[in-house]
Amino acid sequence: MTFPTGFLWGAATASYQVEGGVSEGGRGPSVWDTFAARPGAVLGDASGEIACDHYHRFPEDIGLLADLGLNAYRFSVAWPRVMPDGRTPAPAGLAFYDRLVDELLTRGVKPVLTLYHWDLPQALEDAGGWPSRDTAYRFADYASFVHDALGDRVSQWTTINEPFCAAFLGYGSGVHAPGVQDYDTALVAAHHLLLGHGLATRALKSQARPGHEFSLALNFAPALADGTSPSHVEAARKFDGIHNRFFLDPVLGRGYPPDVVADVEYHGGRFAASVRDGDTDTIAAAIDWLGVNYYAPARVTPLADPLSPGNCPLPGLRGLDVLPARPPLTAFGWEQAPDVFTDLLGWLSARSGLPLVVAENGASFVDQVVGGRVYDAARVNYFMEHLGAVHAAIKAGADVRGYFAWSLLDNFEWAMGYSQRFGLVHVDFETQVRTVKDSGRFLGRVAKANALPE
Ligand code: GBH
Repeated sequence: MTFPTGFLWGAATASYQVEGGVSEGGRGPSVWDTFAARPGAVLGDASGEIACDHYHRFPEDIGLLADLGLNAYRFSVAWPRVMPDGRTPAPAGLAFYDRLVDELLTRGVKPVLTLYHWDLPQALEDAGGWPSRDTAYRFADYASFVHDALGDRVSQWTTINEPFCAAFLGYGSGVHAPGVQDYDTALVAAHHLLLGHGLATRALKSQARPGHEFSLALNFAPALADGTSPSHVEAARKFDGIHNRFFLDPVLGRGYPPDVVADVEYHGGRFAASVRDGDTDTIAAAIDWLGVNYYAPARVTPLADPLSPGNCPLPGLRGLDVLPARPPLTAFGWEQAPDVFTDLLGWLSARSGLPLVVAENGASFVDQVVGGRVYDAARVNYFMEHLGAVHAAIKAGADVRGYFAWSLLDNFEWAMGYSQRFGLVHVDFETQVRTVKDSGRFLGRVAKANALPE
């Protein structure tokens, strides 16, 4: 089961989840520093203050990744490290990413850089955050600045990771920073995140070098209804609309899907009013590949009363419930559904016509170091099945160019603190000792062979 020549085999991390060093090099506070300091916001009142101490230990971590046999590293740049107030460059912060990129190149690992993985400078949140249109312009300026500095060595660029989460968890359900709970606001934030993606993509392309490629990473959750009646089809349409098409379609130049715009109107209409002439063209800036983050599908069922609020904390989803996930589950309680992954990649490939890169896929399980080894057979199995699913999608015609496991390291899992371990490498958060898991070795072997064992 061979993969295409030149396939990228990597692992991913995100700045706030791994770096620590939150006050070093002049870094300013991010919304996540503020949110995590709020009692009860994060499980165990944990924060990313130290996390994996990747800020100091990145040479060791990159060494582990390279020694496994992986050939790419997807990491994110912390905006508040590079621009502490969101606007003014901090040379020491940029110097950190200079060293990181140089270390990757020295070890023969391709850097795949994400400009925004949710750590908005607190100063910009204080000025209105993503519900404010100005933040999109500040993001494009920041993106240009980083691209200017690292574009001589980094060719693969992702603007934003999962605008869905930044908007709907950050400003809708409020389970992520900055913890705002208002769906109308969340929808406006989503528009400005997508606008920021478009503005940044335009700016980066105008200063690009040959070989540079631009993308964004969207998280997809296919909707599976528990029946085939028209109301079941309608429930799946709604969920798929707000979760998947609402972000995908404007990026592909199709504008916001009219059915979803209608679904969310009852939240107050500020979303529709925030979309100005020309915005959909800006968001449609052509990308070179689409980053696909896949974890699990959602099971949905219609409610008898179409106006009932339902149990799903997303905009526009009255009249339906999300059902419990079906086993096998991960430790997080997410459903393991590799077949859905194959279908998703096929659907995305057909709908977008773009090359796809799996920018995140992985699972949390309860891992323990036993005699210096982590026997994570469940995660090995998860990767085996999900890579089989990617292979099947390629065989069926999808143009998939890479696979990044989430994550290189066990790390700060947002609202769940350190309770969920996703790493290929185990981290002891008391001692910062790293232990490669069986799954890390497995993925490394697959990478080196560029093939899955039959
Ligand atoms: C990614 O987001 C993030 O990019 C990454 O930072 C994070 O560490 C990683 O996943 C693991 O969480 O409650 O069953 O309805 C994942 C996006 C959005 C996927 C919420 C799961 C809830 C599933 N997630 N979604 S469920």
